[in-house]
Amino acid sequence: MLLFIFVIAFLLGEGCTSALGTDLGPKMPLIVNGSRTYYYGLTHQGTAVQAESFCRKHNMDLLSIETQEEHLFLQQSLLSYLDLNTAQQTFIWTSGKRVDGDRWIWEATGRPVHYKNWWAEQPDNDGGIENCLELWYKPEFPGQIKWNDIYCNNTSRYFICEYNNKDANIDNVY
Ligand SMILES: [Ca+2]
Repeated sequence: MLLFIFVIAFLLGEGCTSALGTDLGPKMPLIVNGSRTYYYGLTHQGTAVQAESFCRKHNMDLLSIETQEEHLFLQQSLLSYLDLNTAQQTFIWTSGKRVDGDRWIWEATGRPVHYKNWWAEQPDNDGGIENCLELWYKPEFPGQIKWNDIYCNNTSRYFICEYNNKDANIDNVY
């Protein structure tokens, strides 16, 4: 009986261990766009805090989207990495946080969210608990990735880290 309990506890423990908590990141390419470099965390999922911790561990920040140009670049670039044939919805953490009501900031930079690209009827703050900003790919709208507000402790989200090229110090990503 004790052994049985131990095995169950071990399995549960394994299930709760996010890959984002491991030291080595998934081997994804670094994507350069102008002064910014992005790391697409598209092989492991976790909460917003886990994603942020992963980025910080590697001297990067969780993604902030400052301009339409930046959003469109990421949209086009990301679409080439998603497996569009599986028709799966895809969700990706950014550093966007609701600070109160409909006021949003990019937490990584502390700047207000000026440029916006929400899906229709978003942000809806469903259940009154959606205080994080995610990118949302919907297969029924091919070619588009827009924004949604979502519960920050949701565990089934990918993430993007970024850094300014002049601050590069990310020798341990791989
Ligand atoms: Ca929402």
